[in-house]
Amino acid sequence: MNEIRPQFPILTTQVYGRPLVYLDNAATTQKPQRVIDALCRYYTTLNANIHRGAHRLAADATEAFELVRRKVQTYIGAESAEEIVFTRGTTESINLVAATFADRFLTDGDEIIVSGMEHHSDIVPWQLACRNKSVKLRVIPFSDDGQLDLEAYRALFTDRTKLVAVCHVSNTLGTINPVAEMAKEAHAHGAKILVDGAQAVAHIKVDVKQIGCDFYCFSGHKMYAPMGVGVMYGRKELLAELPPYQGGGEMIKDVSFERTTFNDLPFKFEAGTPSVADVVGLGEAIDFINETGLDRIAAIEDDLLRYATAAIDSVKGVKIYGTAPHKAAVLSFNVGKAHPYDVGTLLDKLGVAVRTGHHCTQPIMDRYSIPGTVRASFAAYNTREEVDLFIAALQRIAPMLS
Ligand code: 7TS
Repeated sequence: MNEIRPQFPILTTQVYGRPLVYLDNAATTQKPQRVIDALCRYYTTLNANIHRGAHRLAADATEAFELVRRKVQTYIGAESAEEIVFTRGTTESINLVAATFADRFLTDGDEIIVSGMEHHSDIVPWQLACRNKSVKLRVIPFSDDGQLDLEAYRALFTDRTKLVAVCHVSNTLGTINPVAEMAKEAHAHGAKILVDGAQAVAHIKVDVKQIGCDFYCFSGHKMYAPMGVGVMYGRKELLAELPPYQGGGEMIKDVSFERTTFNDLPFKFEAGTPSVADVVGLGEAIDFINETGLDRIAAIEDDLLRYATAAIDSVKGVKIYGTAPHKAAVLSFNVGKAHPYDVGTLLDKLGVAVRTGHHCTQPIMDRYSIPGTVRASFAAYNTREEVDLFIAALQRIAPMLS
């Protein structure tokens, strides 16, 4: 065993008297002790409300918070820290962009392109933001193995296309989408592009300038950080043009009953007291990833994916969904005609935690005419031994399913 796994105290948990095999990392990753300690340290030594107090603790807490903004900036290769907005997670980040972008830039007859493999969090916010306008969502289809049809993508653009919204990595199929190429195409048509990076940031190197995207959204809790914190990256020129999302404290310069002027970036988008401790925890998680090495994390996960994909073939009746050549560590499958929920429940009794259902991607399920899948997803602390336990459990339950 390498030094990564022992840093995660929850992984020694037993369920039903068996060792926990945690393979639900695409839903949320577990947290290393150093992130848990950072939360505890924050509340033990640093807690104060930020940006507003004249006292020492408030200044120190503000510094700790703003330090993480710069860490995030470096982590995703953003031009400036003003482009990093803290939110509660990917969902809130996309809602922020959808609401403000629609308000500022969308009018009746405009079009938005989304992919057919988006998480509901990258579909519903656009529908909500456009509910009082007639804005059409056009959908990029994907092939049986789970690759976006780029020719069809190019053909979807019209002179009314204002924005493309696409996931960097599919949470259900694992496909890594060619977002840099897609950004070029969007810009060639005068459209903006938002990339949902929820499933990418902890697994592959993300460089927003190299991708050339206008917005990039992600959650802390899928990258070893606490729940309740996420990031919306936006290009500065564009953020400057967008109206505020929520009103309240911190996002203003001056308020009177007649008129309010708004704060500078990024504070214009950060109304109210943020989850400061969780942001500090995000900073610690980024240090963990950097010190472990993202290349190394990707190599471990890639090995686990290949190993599990080969091994699962030995289980009778298994069909895998998502077999694109360029894939992150997500393995979605069904066993014969068994309902995915039954497979998941039986695996749980053997200590194996997987996710079952539509994974908030119902259009993918419709595309394959299935109710859902069983999904195993890997993180840096998983091992081949765990994959062996998972496959052995599947072998054991397979006869009960047919
Ligand atoms: N986008 C993608 C691609 C996701 O995978 C998820 C969460 C979200 C957006 C929403 O993230 P949140 O942190 O705001 O909730 N995906 C999953 C999943 O696959 N299983 O549970 C949550």
